[in-house]
Amino acid sequence: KERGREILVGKIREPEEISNDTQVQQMLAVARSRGIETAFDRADQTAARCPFGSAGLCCRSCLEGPCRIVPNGSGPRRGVCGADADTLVARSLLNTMIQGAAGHAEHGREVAEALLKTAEGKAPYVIRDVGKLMRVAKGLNLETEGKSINEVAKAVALAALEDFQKHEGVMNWIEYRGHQKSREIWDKLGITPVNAHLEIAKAVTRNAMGGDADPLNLLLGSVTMGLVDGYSGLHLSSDLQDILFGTPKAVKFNYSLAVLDEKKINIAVHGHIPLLSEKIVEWAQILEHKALTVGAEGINIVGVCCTGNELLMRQGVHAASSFSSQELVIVTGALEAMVVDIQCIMPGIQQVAECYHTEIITTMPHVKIPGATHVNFEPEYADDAAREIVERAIRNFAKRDQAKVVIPTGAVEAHAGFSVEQICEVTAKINADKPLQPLIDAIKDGTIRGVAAVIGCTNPREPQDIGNVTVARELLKNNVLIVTTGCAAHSLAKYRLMNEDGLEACGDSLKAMLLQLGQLAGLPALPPALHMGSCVDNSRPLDLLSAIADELDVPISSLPAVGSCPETHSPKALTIGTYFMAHGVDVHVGVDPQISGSNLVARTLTGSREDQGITMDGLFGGKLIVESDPVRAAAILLERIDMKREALGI
Ligand code: CUV
Ligand code: SF4
Repeated sequence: KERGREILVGKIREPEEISNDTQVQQMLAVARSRGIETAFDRADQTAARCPFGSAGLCCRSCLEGPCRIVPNGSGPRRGVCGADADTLVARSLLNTMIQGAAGHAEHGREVAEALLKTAEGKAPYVIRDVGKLMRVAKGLNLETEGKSINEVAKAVALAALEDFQKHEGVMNWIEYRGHQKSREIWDKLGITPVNAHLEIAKAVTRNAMGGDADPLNLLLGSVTMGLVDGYSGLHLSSDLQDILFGTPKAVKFNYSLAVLDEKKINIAVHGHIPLLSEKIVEWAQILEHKALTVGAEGINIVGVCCTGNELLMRQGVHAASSFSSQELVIVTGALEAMVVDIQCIMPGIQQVAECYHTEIITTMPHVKIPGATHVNFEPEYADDAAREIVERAIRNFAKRDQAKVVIPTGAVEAHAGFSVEQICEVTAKINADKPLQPLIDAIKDGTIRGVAAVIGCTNPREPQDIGNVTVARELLKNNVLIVTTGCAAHSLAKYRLMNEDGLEACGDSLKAMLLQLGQLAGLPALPPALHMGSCVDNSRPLDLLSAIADELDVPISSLPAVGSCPETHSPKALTIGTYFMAHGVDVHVGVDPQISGSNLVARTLTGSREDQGITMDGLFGGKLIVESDPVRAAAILLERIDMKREALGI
């Protein structure tokens, strides 16, 4: 048994190899000195990965299996049913896509239900952005004339819920937000989604034993999942969350583990949906006086992962950690509660919490962790849940062991809140009639060489932040404008690319433009990396590109725009990437997407339009770029940007 363990356990990395962030290094050393295991340790323990699974060549689709095959070697070439490597790899990729699409679709649906209950007066939220509500309603061709705000909100919520129920036609959000020129390609291929649940169910069944065996057809199924993710997940969520909580505007926040406050009651909110966390912020203010009675100076809410992004974008709530270092927030010893909703929540947080007074609080009926407290969240009773959670945190303060408290020092100040609306509000000061024109002109004359969305996660197996920051810096140096979301945004904030210090990373023309626009926005400069929000807010970069493409009357695939996902761990990131590619945007991934077992699948996804056979690039105008070296990745992205510039004649 011990020998088996030796084989499985890889090299134990030093804190300096795990993260560039000295605070993370410090907390990791604290955790290790106390015998607390984190994801970084477990990544080392499981370093020897199964070669079949890594290549996409392990199939567990039926009870004849699991079948592990070796397409080019001495082993079996087909599974019991006769499925070959191409089929297996395409299926396992589709499986990943289903997870991503389902996660985001469910996020969208939950927000839609909350909006409906709000409109019916059954949930304690208010419509904070009536202007956006009206714009969305008009975009959906809904009647607004002579209707009350709640009537319009109800109609919008029902149109959203219809995107999970329609039995024919096309999803409302695609009719509304989908770019016409991309839409034509999807319609011709017959892959435009009808409703999210239908497409997810279809994808699950086609992926089962005896279902779809055609690798190319399966890959088109993956593209449909990308569209389901993009429209019923990203766009729908961003639109409805803006309606309920306000469209983000420029805002300041602090980033790092140092945002925990030793003198206050600290509550971390973690996960994705802002429905509960917005309420927690509210109740923390209402109950602040109770904190004083237990000897604390107040209540401090800090964000983790994308719930953190949602709150920082709208409220300027400070952010403590991205995905991979989430457990270290607890290791500070100063966290009274970590409240989680859905997605990217490591079960490992409970083990770490058990070494401290921290209470892990799950809130969704379908996301529980053994040992954690469960406070059920439903929109109708949002106030009750938020109040109970904040009161629990207040009670936990007395149990804090001050001897165990170690909070690193030095937070970075960052600017966020760059919704498309906010960007246009700034550029409208140059051209009020056509707010996008200054950006378009800058792209045309080369002031901005291209636009890159640096998105996705951090991954405990990867050196934290290095991929995200290196890709961004390499592109900025070459005058590529960076927009960012998700945990990649956390990396860029941490390394000062979200304040004026980051200007040193920019090429001269980009720097001049950021300074000029910054002054119009009342800031010293626009930050080199424009923080657009959480993962579901990847709708925003696409909306920006869509609007630019419309102005130029070209498909999105003609624009010098790319996406990069250097350090992801999440199926959701692959689905988002596929949604970008379906619009003709090249997407880089820095981690292994587990498709190497099939040349056909790899070639279809990563090949160029000039290559023989069917490729994503040929069909949609955007391809997958797999490259683990961030410097090389940035060079490839620049080449693609230049190629598209040349084709556009700019
Ligand atoms: Ni949705 S998906 S680790 S929190 S960005 Fe962060 Fe963002 Fe990836 Fe998860
Ligand atoms: Fe094996 Fe085919 Fe069953 Fe997969 S579906 S486990 S390849 S028999």
